[in-house]
Amino acid sequence: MRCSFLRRLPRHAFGFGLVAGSICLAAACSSSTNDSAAVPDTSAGTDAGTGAPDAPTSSTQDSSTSSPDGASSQDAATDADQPLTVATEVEPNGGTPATAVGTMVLPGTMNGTIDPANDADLFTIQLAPGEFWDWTATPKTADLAPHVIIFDTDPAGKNPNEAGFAAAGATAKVQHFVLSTGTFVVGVRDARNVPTATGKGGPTYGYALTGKRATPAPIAITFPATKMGKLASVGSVDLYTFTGTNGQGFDVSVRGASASSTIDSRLSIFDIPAKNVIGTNDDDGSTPDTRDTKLGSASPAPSTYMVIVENEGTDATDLSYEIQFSLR
Ligand SMILES: [Ca+2]
Ligand SMILES: [Ca+2]
Ligand SMILES: [Ca+2]
Repeated sequence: MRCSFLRRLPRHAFGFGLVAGSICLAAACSSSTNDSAAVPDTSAGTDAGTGAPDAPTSSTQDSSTSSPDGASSQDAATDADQPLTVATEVEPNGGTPATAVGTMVLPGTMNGTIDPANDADLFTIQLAPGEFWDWTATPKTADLAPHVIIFDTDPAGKNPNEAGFAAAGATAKVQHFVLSTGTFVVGVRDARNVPTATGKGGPTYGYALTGKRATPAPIAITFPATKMGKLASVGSVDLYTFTGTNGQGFDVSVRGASASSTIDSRLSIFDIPAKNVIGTNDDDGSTPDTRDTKLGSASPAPSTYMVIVENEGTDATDLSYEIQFSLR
């Protein structure tokens, strides 16, 4: 149970404070020490679904506006019709001192430059539970290898770090299903400066960082089921949904190691109508590494749930996995 809401942060996603000691938001730094032990955690989902037979539920997913209070109703907005607030970064914004952080209005685009060498650009953002966001960081030239991270500055928060990166000249992508209320920051660096500064950066290291609302399109599950999946990129997520298990206990498990992939999975279950995260697991303890994950409940409560599968590793070679939805 203890590790359900803690974070096993991938090296590249460690708090900015680990980067050459020069960029540090106080809370973000402390979150980097929030490493959970490899304790089997099969009970973190303490009150997941029951009741009615499974049914597709994506229509109930909150797709609200980006209002910070999370108040929402159905929002038909798509990526195409979202007006974006376009802005240009103002330095200093690297978190040193901790107050030196910019602000980004969402949905929007921030134009910035990783300059001088080892620059980091941090922007506070407003996110609410149940929202689903698509992030891209597109280099202005082939010099920049973009790295994007979204993190909750509260080390006790329930939002794990979300990160994505790409090769020089390519667009980095992050998909983020927001699990819990938090104080969020999005950061851009050069991926080669993460986790250790290597001197990358300069006036040609420009980028356009864009955050847009997305509409979740989860795969509807009826227990029991086994699916094969493959994340589109290191920063992508896959979504599944189910409504109840007729009161039976259940488990959801993600296997990367047994699928011979390079994914390091993280699994979360979110109560859609309650806008409440039931649990997050980043290591089921079944292997020496942290690649396989599992969450479940012996006495699930009736609701409709979103299952979020993510990668917390840095190896993009093969992001395939097997996910099992089993009844106890
Ligand atoms: Ca900058
Ligand atoms: Ca900066
Ligand atoms: Ca993991």
